[in-house]
Amino acid sequence: MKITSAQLDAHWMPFTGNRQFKKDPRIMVAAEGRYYRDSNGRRIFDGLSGLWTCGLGHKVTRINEAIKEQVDTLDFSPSFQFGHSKSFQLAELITSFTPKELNRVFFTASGSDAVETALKIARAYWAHKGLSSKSRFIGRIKGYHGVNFGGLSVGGIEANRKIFGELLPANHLRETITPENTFSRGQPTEGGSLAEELDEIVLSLGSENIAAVVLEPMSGSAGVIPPPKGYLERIKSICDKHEILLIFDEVICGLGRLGRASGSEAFGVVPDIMTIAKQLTNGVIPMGAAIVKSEIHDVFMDVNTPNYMLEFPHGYTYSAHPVACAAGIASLSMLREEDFFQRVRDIAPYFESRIHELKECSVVKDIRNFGLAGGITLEHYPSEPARRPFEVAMKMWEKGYYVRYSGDTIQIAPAFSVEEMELDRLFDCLQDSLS
Ligand code: PXG
Repeated sequence: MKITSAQLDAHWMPFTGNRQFKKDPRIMVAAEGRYYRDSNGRRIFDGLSGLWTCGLGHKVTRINEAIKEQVDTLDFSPSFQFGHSKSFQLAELITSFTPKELNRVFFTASGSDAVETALKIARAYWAHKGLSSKSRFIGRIKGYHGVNFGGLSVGGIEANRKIFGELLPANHLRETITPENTFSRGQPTEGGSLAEELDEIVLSLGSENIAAVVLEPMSGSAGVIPPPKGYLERIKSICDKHEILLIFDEVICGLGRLGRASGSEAFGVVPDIMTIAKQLTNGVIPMGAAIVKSEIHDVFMDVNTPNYMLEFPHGYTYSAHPVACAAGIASLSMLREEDFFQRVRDIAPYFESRIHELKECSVVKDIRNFGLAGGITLEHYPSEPARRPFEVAMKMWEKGYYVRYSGDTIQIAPAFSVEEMELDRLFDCLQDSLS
């Protein structure tokens, strides 16, 4: 169906150059497997699994059937004070993917909500322990933690923050891209000692004022930045030394993208709180979650109030939405039963070798990868860092490829079932578009 100009005007699109888009709209009309169909009837390869969401591909029968059955049985159920069986089933299933200590799940409606939830749990946890001065957060430059005020405060993408005025008090660790670790394959060998900066920040602020450190184990939207070897281990030990909680924002890393159930598992470091979203329902229905250690959860339960009173005044209308839970159970069951994590690990070396061939293109300044995620930094036009990625992505679109462009990077994250031939075609086309 043709979209009218009045309809185009009415929708203020998120994270989009609305003025450019509405002159030349890029409209998807259908999706199946690893491909979209656009409004001109073209087949478009999905180079970012939606928005890092659809690792299992599109139109997945098992997920769609679960959703249909759920809407026909219990389409909505109040999330406060009443429950339904699917949320408990999904919570337990999630804990079978997370490190064993992280075994209490709080459902949210998105990744941004999951981050806000994690930040609130961290502050409230310390307050319950009589340490309410422990309220400050530490994030990292280039970190992305969604768009709510808490997530923006710990996030380190300046362009997303600067117009919104006063945020929560937060400090930011240095980013881990350095001149020595450009074009690293997988985890860079250089840069692990950058974590030491955390010790200095804590000593200057006082650990009695710090609630938590919030990091993506591997930065995703800033252009795929895997942690240098030893970096996360060092962060964890500094957090432990100073009694500061460590929150891993696994909205992109979690549930398969890195070839493991989580970034925590991929990099061998266990946080105190983890956030997930996106792949949780294969992107089909919005949902996120914050997963915490039982010892954190138990501090909330161990209060001297009548048991009908709330332990944590927080939650969303759409927390544990039954349809999202049905999608989540189907998505996680498929990830496990069809061993998609192994499939990612099997194809990742080919992905790595193909993406690094782009080093030969003169406008390519850096390439980073891990699992089925790759980021390519492009040389800036003078004072216009975002222009070249936009131009490259538009060339790709003309050729039938959807890739993500943001900041000065192009990002690639295909579905877990991607084939070598498809990667060949994608990277050949990208090479053309970069020259
Ligand atoms: N944390 C992380 C690590 C994320 O990547 C969020 C939180 C927020 O999730 P919601 O569901 O509120 O959007 C995200 C979201 C991209 C891209 O192209 C990344 C995200 C969203 C849209 C685009 O890199 N990440």
